[in-house]
Amino acid sequence: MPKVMITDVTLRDGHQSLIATRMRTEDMLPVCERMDRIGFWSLEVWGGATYDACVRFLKEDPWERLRKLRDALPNTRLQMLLRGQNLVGYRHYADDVVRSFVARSAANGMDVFRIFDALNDTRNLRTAIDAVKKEERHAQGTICYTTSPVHDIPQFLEMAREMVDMGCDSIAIKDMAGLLTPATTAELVRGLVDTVKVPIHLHMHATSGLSEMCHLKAIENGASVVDTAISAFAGGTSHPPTESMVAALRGTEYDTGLDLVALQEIGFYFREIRKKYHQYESEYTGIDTRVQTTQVPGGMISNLANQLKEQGALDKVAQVMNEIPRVREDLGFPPLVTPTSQIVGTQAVMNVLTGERYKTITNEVKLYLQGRYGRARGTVNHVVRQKAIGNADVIDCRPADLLDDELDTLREQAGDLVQSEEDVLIYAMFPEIGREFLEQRRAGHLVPEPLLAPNAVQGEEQAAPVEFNVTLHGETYHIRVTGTGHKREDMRPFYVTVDGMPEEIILESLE
Ligand code: 3PY
Ligand code: ZN
Repeated sequence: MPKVMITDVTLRDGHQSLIATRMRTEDMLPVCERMDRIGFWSLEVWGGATYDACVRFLKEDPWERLRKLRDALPNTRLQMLLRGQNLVGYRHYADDVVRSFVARSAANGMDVFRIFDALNDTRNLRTAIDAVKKEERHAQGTICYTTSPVHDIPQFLEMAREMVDMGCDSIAIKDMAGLLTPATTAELVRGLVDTVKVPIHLHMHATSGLSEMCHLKAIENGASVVDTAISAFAGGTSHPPTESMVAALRGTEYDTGLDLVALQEIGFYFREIRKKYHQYESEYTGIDTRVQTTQVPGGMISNLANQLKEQGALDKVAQVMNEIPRVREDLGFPPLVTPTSQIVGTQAVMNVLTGERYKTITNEVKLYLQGRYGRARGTVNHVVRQKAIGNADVIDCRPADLLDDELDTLREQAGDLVQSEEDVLIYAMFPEIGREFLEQRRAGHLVPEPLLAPNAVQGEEQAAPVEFNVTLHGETYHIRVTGTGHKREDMRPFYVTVDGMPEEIILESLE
């Protein structure tokens, strides 16, 4: 048995962090057989923002993606990120939706559920953990790591103990921003290993430039599994590279036992694939050490930049970055992760753009201040709360205790648009875009957001893909033209796949 194992996150968090979650299933499947042979502890392939991106942008059925990945990866555990009572959405769903979502995920092939709550409020994890255990799948309880005057390591250890008591099979430290330092990683992992008798996993983004050091410290202090991404989708706001981690541990007592050359071949595949998505590359996905002082995760910075760009206020990024920690403090120091990152980020944008703090208060901040997302660790700013919700009641129960079961109503609302429980769950997550997706599917008109040709700029559309077979020296190759570059004098690049492998072909004119 290898001493340390790897969860590769390329197919979920890797592309979520670097190309706005746009990788299509067609670009995952050709490499699955090779990934399946590696011997990863698990592959994180679903959940988080992938469900939303499938329905909203890629016009793919997320459940079909899961089934295809299950078929293509028969020997590897499949893992997903579940946002506790928020599932893969942004609000609290009623318990019956949570139970159904988990049951259908398990039935469609999910093995490991990494479950987190944005406020680290364990009451919001209970229904999901129970549902995973009912399906006899692996429930991984998650600590959303953050730093603030009201957070310390003993609290995280207590949280881990609670999650294990709730039935969790392992504990993940989720450092979505890259806040850990090597010394705190060592202390936290050692503390967890001494406190709970289940395996400890580390999930850390590379934003601060500290992640490889932290991984090593975690391993030396008893972590069993670390999360990495294939090099082509590693680094910056993503994760440390899988190949490098395997190389670093080779020949040591922590040797992963994984085949470095086989991993490098997978890396070449993804290097080509990434080019296809060049329109989603952002200047905000590299190393940004500011995270160590502002706690603002990389993904959040790029979202904010997009939000500000749409409003013609890109010059306000720095001001918003300064405002985020202040709003976070007013809200009792929530960790910044979906959906609290959006709640805090959008309010910070409002505070800057209106020129007056809390002149306009978002509905989500109002709900948050009513306790509708759960309990924050710190105390909220009472002046801000008074301004936001006046004397409205603040709840102190688990928010979903106030929600009646809703699946039957949702099923009725969706009517004949839904043909399966999975369809109901598409509608349940996002009524508007879910309905639009189901209507487009019924009309046979699911059109993904177009990909730009290699040299094209935003706004130029690509011609529809062309497919044909070519027979050369008795071998037949399936060619799919997925894009073309600009014509340059007497040549033009074509972006193609040859039996699923991406290639660039230059066609030269002889005239
Ligand atoms: C998500 O919820 O999508 C995340 O990746 C949180 O880190
Ligand atoms: Zn992550």
